[in-house]
Amino acid sequence: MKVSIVGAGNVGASAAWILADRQIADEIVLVDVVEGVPQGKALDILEGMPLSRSNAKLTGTNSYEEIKGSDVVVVTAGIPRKPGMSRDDLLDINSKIIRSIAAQIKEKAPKAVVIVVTNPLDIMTHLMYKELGFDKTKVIGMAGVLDSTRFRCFIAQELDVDVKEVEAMVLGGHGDSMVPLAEHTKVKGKPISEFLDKQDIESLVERTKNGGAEIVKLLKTGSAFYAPGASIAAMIEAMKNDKDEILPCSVMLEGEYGYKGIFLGVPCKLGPEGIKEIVELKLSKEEKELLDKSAEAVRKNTEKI
Ligand code: A3D
Repeated sequence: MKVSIVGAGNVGASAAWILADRQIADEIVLVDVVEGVPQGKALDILEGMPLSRSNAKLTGTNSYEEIKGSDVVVVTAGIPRKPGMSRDDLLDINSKIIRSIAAQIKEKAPKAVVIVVTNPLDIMTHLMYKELGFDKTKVIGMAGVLDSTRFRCFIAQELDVDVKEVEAMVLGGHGDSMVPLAEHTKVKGKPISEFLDKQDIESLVERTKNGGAEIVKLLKTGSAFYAPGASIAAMIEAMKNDKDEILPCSVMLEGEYGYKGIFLGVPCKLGPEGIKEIVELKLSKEEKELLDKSAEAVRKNTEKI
């Protein structure tokens, strides 16, 4: 599998490291506008591969020529948040970056599945889709996997249980209106309500919604990157394995969950060619109302571009 990552910043390099360390991809290309940075980071990761016992090949470049033949192109180029900024504050500047990158992908890697990570996520994924003109199954936003692993992490910490025993899913837009599905959350196969009262669950849900901002506040100079990098790798691994693992992804909806013409985080089955299926979960009335609000927020922002 050949994976190109456009944007060799914190998120892009973290994703490259995991993809290489676990040899999820055999060939990884890091592309960035800053001279030396993608080359330096690719070489640094490559030098660790004997320790990882991985034969992944890494290249860093400032040219899009190298993305030719990619199975997957991940786009992490753009400006991250600073304290006090919302993801939506990034709209104007990141739109220009997405447009310029879409033109390159369209020309050099027209068969690739494109995973967008740049914020504001659902809007940038929609913009990428429009600019590329690819099939809707080929353009996917990464956000729900990250939001869900944060929710699982907080639950496992709170209950002091093995992370593998916590199942959780966060749907909706990647922003303040995201919807952690408390009623679909399970610990050791049982509903979370058997372990925590309503108030405790609510505070974990709130922490998940503010998970990105919590890290921005601590870092002061940028946003999260290790867990986002791991989330990108998890999506590519699911595509490669093709075992119908269900992951929440931002995808173009055309009637699913009652929404049309927007990118929104919903459960999906991934395969080597992209989205295989959008899975429609039965939501409670309360969950559906929250998802409606989230969809509305995404729709309003989408109209801005
Ligand atoms: P950062 O470490 O600044 O890296 C961004 C990289 O993009 C830098 O190396 C830039 O040089 C590069 N870049 C800028 N313009 C271009 C261009 N036109 N072509 C190629 N490269 C370019 O940021 P980061 O890695 O922390 O974050 C990157 C983006 O991901 C931001 O928009 C974040 O908000 C977003 N992000 C999203 C999530 C989600 O869960 C959706 C999580 C974390 C970060």
